[in-house]
Amino acid sequence: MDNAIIQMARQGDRKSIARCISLIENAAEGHETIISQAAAEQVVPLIGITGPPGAGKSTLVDALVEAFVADEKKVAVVCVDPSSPFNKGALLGDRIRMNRWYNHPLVYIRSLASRGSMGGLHPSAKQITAFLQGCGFDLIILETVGVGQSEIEIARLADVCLLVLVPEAGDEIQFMKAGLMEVADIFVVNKADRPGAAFFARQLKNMLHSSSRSQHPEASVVNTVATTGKGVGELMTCITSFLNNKKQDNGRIDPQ
Ligand SMILES: Nc1nc2c(ncn2[C@@H]2O[C@H](COP(=O)(O)OP(=O)(O)OP(=O)(O)O)[C@@H](O)[C@H]2O)c(=O)[nH]1
Ligand SMILES: [Mg+2]
Repeated sequence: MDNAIIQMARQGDRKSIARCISLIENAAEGHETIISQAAAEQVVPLIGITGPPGAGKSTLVDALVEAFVADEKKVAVVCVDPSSPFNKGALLGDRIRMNRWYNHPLVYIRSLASRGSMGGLHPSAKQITAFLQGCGFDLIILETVGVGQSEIEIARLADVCLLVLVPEAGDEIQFMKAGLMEVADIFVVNKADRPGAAFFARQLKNMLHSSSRSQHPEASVVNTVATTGKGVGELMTCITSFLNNKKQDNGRIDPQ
Protein backbone atom coordinates (compact mmCIF):
# COMPACT_ATOMS: atom_id res chain seq x y z
CA MET A 1 0.00 0.00 0.00
CA ASP A 2 1.30 3.38 -1.01
CA ASN A 3 1.38 5.51 2.11
CA ALA A 4 1.30 8.68 0.02
CA ILE A 5 -2.27 7.84 -1.04
CA ILE A 6 -3.35 7.48 2.58
CA GLN A 7 -1.71 10.79 3.44
CA MET A 8 -3.40 12.51 0.51
CA ALA A 9 -6.74 11.00 1.49
CA ARG A 10 -6.29 12.29 5.01
CA GLN A 11 -5.75 15.73 3.56
CA GLY A 12 -9.07 15.46 1.75
CA ASP A 13 -7.97 14.49 -1.77
CA ARG A 14 -11.04 12.90 -3.32
CA LYS A 15 -9.36 10.52 -5.73
CA SER A 16 -7.22 9.15 -2.91
CA ILE A 17 -10.24 8.86 -0.61
CA ALA A 18 -12.13 6.96 -3.32
CA ARG A 19 -9.16 4.67 -3.92
CA CYS A 20 -8.77 3.89 -0.21
CA ILE A 21 -12.49 3.20 0.21
CA SER A 22 -12.44 0.78 -2.72
CA LEU A 23 -9.52 -1.06 -1.16
CA ILE A 24 -11.38 -1.31 2.16
CA GLU A 25 -14.62 -2.28 0.44
CA ASN A 26 -12.92 -5.12 -1.43
CA ALA A 27 -10.71 -6.08 1.51
CA ALA A 28 -7.88 -5.72 -0.99
CA GLU A 29 -4.19 -5.90 -0.22
CA GLY A 30 -3.17 -2.95 1.91
CA HIS A 31 -6.59 -2.26 3.39
CA GLU A 32 -5.35 -3.11 6.90
CA THR A 33 -2.77 -0.33 6.63
CA ILE A 34 -5.47 2.15 5.68
CA ILE A 35 -7.68 1.08 8.57
CA SER A 36 -4.84 1.12 11.07
CA GLN A 37 -4.04 4.71 10.08
CA ALA A 38 -7.65 5.78 10.03
CA ALA A 39 -7.88 7.37 13.46
CA ALA A 40 -9.34 10.85 13.40
CA GLU A 41 -7.47 13.59 15.17
CA GLN A 42 -10.76 15.18 16.18
CA VAL A 43 -14.11 13.78 17.13
CA VAL A 44 -16.18 13.57 13.97
CA PRO A 45 -19.83 12.70 14.58
CA LEU A 46 -21.42 9.89 12.61
CA ILE A 47 -25.11 10.41 11.81
CA GLY A 48 -26.93 7.17 11.00
CA ILE A 49 -30.11 7.33 8.91
CA THR A 50 -32.27 4.25 8.53
CA GLY A 51 -35.87 3.33 7.84
CA PRO A 52 -38.02 1.32 5.45
CA PRO A 53 -37.50 1.44 1.66
CA GLY A 54 -38.84 4.60 0.05
CA ALA A 55 -39.44 6.48 3.32
CA GLY A 56 -37.45 9.43 1.96
CA LYS A 57 -34.07 8.76 3.57
CA SER A 58 -32.01 9.96 0.59
CA THR A 59 -34.22 13.01 0.07
CA LEU A 60 -33.71 13.82 3.74
CA VAL A 61 -29.94 13.27 3.45
CA ASP A 62 -29.97 15.72 0.55
CA ALA A 63 -31.81 18.31 2.67
CA LEU A 64 -29.44 17.75 5.62
CA VAL A 65 -26.39 18.11 3.37
CA GLU A 66 -27.82 21.39 2.11
CA ALA A 67 -28.26 22.63 5.68
CA PHE A 68 -24.76 21.56 6.75
CA VAL A 69 -23.17 23.10 3.65
CA ALA A 70 -25.01 26.37 4.36
CA ASP A 71 -23.25 26.18 7.72
CA GLU A 72 -19.92 25.65 5.88
CA LYS A 73 -19.49 22.14 7.21
CA LYS A 74 -17.61 19.47 5.27
CA VAL A 75 -19.83 16.40 4.91
CA ALA A 76 -19.17 12.86 3.75
CA VAL A 77 -22.16 10.69 2.85
CA VAL A 78 -21.99 6.92 2.68
CA CYS A 79 -25.02 5.21 1.25
CA VAL A 80 -25.52 1.48 1.53
CA ASP A 81 -28.52 0.74 -0.57
CA PRO A 82 -28.87 -0.97 -3.92
CA SER A 83 -31.87 1.16 -4.87
CA SER A 84 -30.38 4.47 -3.89
CA PRO A 85 -30.37 7.54 -6.11
CA PHE A 86 -26.58 7.57 -5.75
CA ASN A 87 -26.55 4.42 -7.82
CA LYS A 88 -29.49 5.03 -10.10
CA GLY A 89 -28.66 8.64 -10.73
CA ALA A 90 -30.39 10.02 -13.78
CA LEU A 91 -32.38 6.85 -14.41
CA LEU A 92 -35.16 8.03 -12.14
CA GLY A 93 -36.47 11.53 -12.69
CA ASP A 94 -37.01 12.66 -9.12
CA ARG A 95 -33.96 10.90 -7.75
CA ILE A 96 -31.33 13.01 -9.40
CA ARG A 97 -31.30 15.77 -6.83
CA MET A 98 -28.28 14.35 -4.96
CA ASN A 99 -26.22 14.74 -8.13
CA ARG A 100 -25.83 18.42 -7.39
CA TRP A 101 -23.41 17.52 -4.61
CA TYR A 102 -21.03 15.39 -6.63
CA ASN A 103 -18.70 18.24 -7.50
CA HIS A 104 -19.30 20.38 -4.45
CA PRO A 105 -16.04 21.13 -2.61
CA LEU A 106 -17.59 20.57 0.83
CA VAL A 107 -19.35 17.30 0.02
CA TYR A 108 -18.13 13.77 -0.65
CA ILE A 109 -20.64 11.05 -1.58
CA ARG A 110 -19.94 7.37 -1.85
CA SER A 111 -22.32 4.50 -2.38
CA LEU A 112 -21.51 0.94 -1.43
CA ALA A 113 -22.90 -2.13 -3.12
CA SER A 114 -24.93 -3.99 -0.52
CA ARG A 115 -23.12 -7.29 -1.12
CA GLY A 116 -26.06 -9.38 0.10
CA SER A 117 -25.00 -9.03 3.70
CA MET A 118 -28.15 -10.82 4.91
CA GLY A 119 -29.99 -7.58 5.49
CA GLY A 120 -27.38 -6.40 7.93
CA LEU A 121 -25.13 -3.42 7.70
CA HIS A 122 -22.56 -3.45 4.91
CA PRO A 123 -19.61 -5.50 6.20
CA SER A 124 -17.11 -2.70 5.77
CA ALA A 125 -19.38 0.26 6.60
CA LYS A 126 -17.79 0.57 10.01
CA GLN A 127 -14.24 0.65 8.63
CA ILE A 128 -15.16 3.03 5.82
CA THR A 129 -16.93 5.53 8.08
CA ALA A 130 -14.02 5.34 10.55
CA PHE A 131 -11.61 6.02 7.67
CA LEU A 132 -13.68 9.02 6.51
CA GLN A 133 -13.63 10.39 10.05
CA GLY A 134 -9.89 10.83 9.54
CA CYS A 135 -10.16 12.63 6.18
CA GLY A 136 -10.96 16.14 7.38
CA PHE A 137 -14.76 16.06 7.34
CA ASP A 138 -16.80 17.75 10.03
CA LEU A 139 -19.38 14.99 10.00
CA ILE A 140 -20.25 11.73 8.33
CA ILE A 141 -23.74 10.61 7.27
CA LEU A 142 -24.47 6.91 6.78
CA GLU A 143 -27.73 5.98 5.03
CA THR A 144 -28.85 2.39 5.08
CA VAL A 145 -32.20 0.82 4.31
CA GLY A 146 -33.80 -0.72 7.37
CA VAL A 147 -33.91 -4.42 6.69
CA GLY A 148 -32.91 -7.35 8.88
CA GLN A 149 -30.59 -6.31 11.66
CA SER A 150 -29.30 -3.18 9.99
CA GLU A 151 -31.12 -0.69 12.23
CA ILE A 152 -29.63 -2.23 15.33
CA GLU A 153 -26.17 -2.29 13.79
CA ILE A 154 -26.38 1.29 12.56
CA ALA A 155 -27.59 2.43 15.99
CA ARG A 156 -24.58 0.79 17.59
CA LEU A 157 -22.19 2.41 15.13
CA ALA A 158 -23.65 5.92 14.86
CA ASP A 159 -23.35 8.73 17.40
CA VAL A 160 -26.92 9.69 16.61
CA CYS A 161 -29.42 7.41 14.87
CA LEU A 162 -32.39 8.74 12.89
CA LEU A 163 -35.27 6.39 12.08
CA VAL A 164 -37.24 7.71 9.10
CA LEU A 165 -40.89 6.64 8.97
CA VAL A 166 -43.93 7.78 6.98
CA PRO A 167 -47.45 8.61 8.26
CA GLU A 168 -48.89 5.39 6.83
CA ALA A 169 -46.65 3.43 9.21
CA GLY A 170 -49.04 4.48 11.98
CA ASP A 171 -51.31 1.57 11.10
CA GLU A 172 -48.49 -0.89 11.56
CA ILE A 173 -46.73 0.64 14.50
CA GLN A 174 -47.89 -1.98 16.94
CA PHE A 175 -46.33 -4.59 14.68
CA MET A 176 -43.04 -2.78 14.41
CA LYS A 177 -40.03 -5.00 14.64
CA ALA A 178 -39.01 -5.79 18.17
CA GLY A 179 -36.27 -3.48 19.30
CA LEU A 180 -36.95 -0.87 16.65
CA MET A 181 -38.26 1.65 19.15
CA GLU A 182 -35.10 1.28 21.19
CA VAL A 183 -32.59 1.89 18.42
CA ALA A 184 -33.47 5.39 17.32
CA ASP A 185 -32.39 8.61 19.00
CA ILE A 186 -34.56 10.75 16.73
CA PHE A 187 -37.78 9.60 15.05
CA VAL A 188 -38.50 11.39 11.79
CA VAL A 189 -42.06 11.31 10.47
CA ASN A 190 -41.26 12.20 6.87
CA LYS A 191 -43.81 12.87 4.10
CA ALA A 192 -45.64 14.95 6.67
CA ASP A 193 -47.45 16.58 3.73
CA ARG A 194 -49.57 13.42 3.68
CA PRO A 195 -52.63 12.86 5.88
CA GLY A 196 -52.17 11.37 9.32
CA ALA A 197 -48.70 12.74 10.07
CA ALA A 198 -49.69 14.70 13.18
CA PHE A 199 -51.68 11.75 14.51
CA PHE A 200 -48.82 9.34 13.87
CA ALA A 201 -46.31 11.66 15.55
CA ARG A 202 -48.56 11.82 18.64
CA GLN A 203 -48.91 8.03 18.64
CA LEU A 204 -45.13 7.68 18.45
CA LYS A 205 -44.59 10.12 21.30
CA ASN A 206 -47.07 8.22 23.48
CA MET A 207 -45.38 4.94 22.70
CA LEU A 208 -41.96 6.35 23.47
CA HIS A 209 -43.23 7.80 26.69
CA SER A 210 -44.70 4.52 27.88
CA SER A 211 -41.93 2.22 26.65
CA SER A 212 -38.97 1.45 28.84
CA ARG A 213 -36.49 3.46 26.84
CA SER A 214 -34.04 3.66 29.66
CA GLN A 215 -31.10 4.12 27.30
CA HIS A 216 -32.53 7.03 25.33
CA PRO A 217 -35.29 8.59 27.38
CA GLU A 218 -34.73 11.87 25.56
CA ALA A 219 -35.65 10.59 22.06
CA SER A 220 -37.55 13.12 20.00
CA VAL A 221 -40.07 13.00 17.18
CA VAL A 222 -39.77 15.45 14.28
CA ASN A 223 -42.14 15.87 11.32
CA THR A 224 -40.49 16.65 7.98
CA VAL A 225 -41.30 17.11 4.31
CA ALA A 226 -37.90 16.23 2.89
CA THR A 227 -38.86 17.31 -0.63
CA THR A 228 -39.51 20.92 0.44
CA GLY A 229 -37.18 21.12 3.45
CA LYS A 230 -40.03 21.69 5.91
CA GLY A 231 -39.03 20.60 9.41
CA VAL A 232 -35.37 20.14 8.44
CA GLY A 233 -34.31 23.11 10.58
CA GLU A 234 -35.97 21.55 13.61
CA LEU A 235 -34.34 18.22 12.77
CA MET A 236 -30.92 19.91 12.59
CA THR A 237 -31.52 21.43 16.02
CA CYS A 238 -32.44 18.00 17.41
CA ILE A 239 -29.34 16.37 15.91
CA THR A 240 -27.03 19.10 17.22
CA SER A 241 -28.48 19.11 20.71
CA PHE A 242 -28.42 15.30 20.89
CA LEU A 243 -24.73 15.27 19.91
CA ASN A 244 -23.92 18.07 22.37
CA ASN A 245 -25.69 16.27 25.22
CA LYS A 246 -23.87 13.10 24.37
CA LYS A 247 -20.54 14.91 24.32
CA GLN A 248 -21.25 16.31 27.77
CA ASP A 249 -22.30 12.90 29.09
CA ASN A 250 -19.31 11.04 27.75
CA GLY A 251 -16.71 13.75 27.90
CA ARG A 252 -16.36 12.90 24.22
CA ILE A 253 -18.32 11.13 21.51
CA ASP A 254 -17.26 7.54 21.30
CA PRO A 255 -16.39 7.08 17.63
CA GLN A 256 -16.26 3.23 18.07
N1 LIG B 1 -44.76 13.61 -0.69
C1 LIG B 1 -43.51 13.44 -0.28
N2 LIG B 1 -42.68 12.67 -0.99
C2 LIG B 1 -41.42 12.50 -0.53
C3 LIG B 1 -40.95 13.14 0.66
N3 LIG B 1 -39.66 12.77 0.85
C4 LIG B 1 -39.35 11.96 -0.16
N4 LIG B 1 -40.38 11.80 -1.01
C5 LIG B 1 -40.43 10.98 -2.24
O1 LIG B 1 -40.39 9.62 -1.87
C6 LIG B 1 -39.69 8.85 -2.86
C7 LIG B 1 -38.59 8.04 -2.20
O2 LIG B 1 -37.61 8.94 -1.67
P1 LIG B 1 -36.13 8.48 -1.37
O3 LIG B 1 -35.47 9.63 -0.73
O4 LIG B 1 -35.51 7.86 -2.55
O5 LIG B 1 -36.42 7.36 -0.27
P2 LIG B 1 -35.37 6.34 0.39
O6 LIG B 1 -35.89 6.05 1.76
O7 LIG B 1 -34.00 6.84 0.28
O8 LIG B 1 -35.58 5.10 -0.55
P3 LIG B 1 -34.63 3.81 -0.66
O9 LIG B 1 -33.21 4.28 -0.54
O10 LIG B 1 -34.97 3.25 -1.99
O11 LIG B 1 -35.03 2.92 0.47
C8 LIG B 1 -39.18 9.86 -3.87
O12 LIG B 1 -40.07 9.88 -4.96
C9 LIG B 1 -39.21 11.17 -3.13
O13 LIG B 1 -39.37 12.29 -3.97
C10 LIG B 1 -41.86 13.96 1.38
O14 LIG B 1 -41.55 14.54 2.44
N5 LIG B 1 -43.12 14.08 0.87
MG1 LIG C 1 -32.20 5.97 -0.45
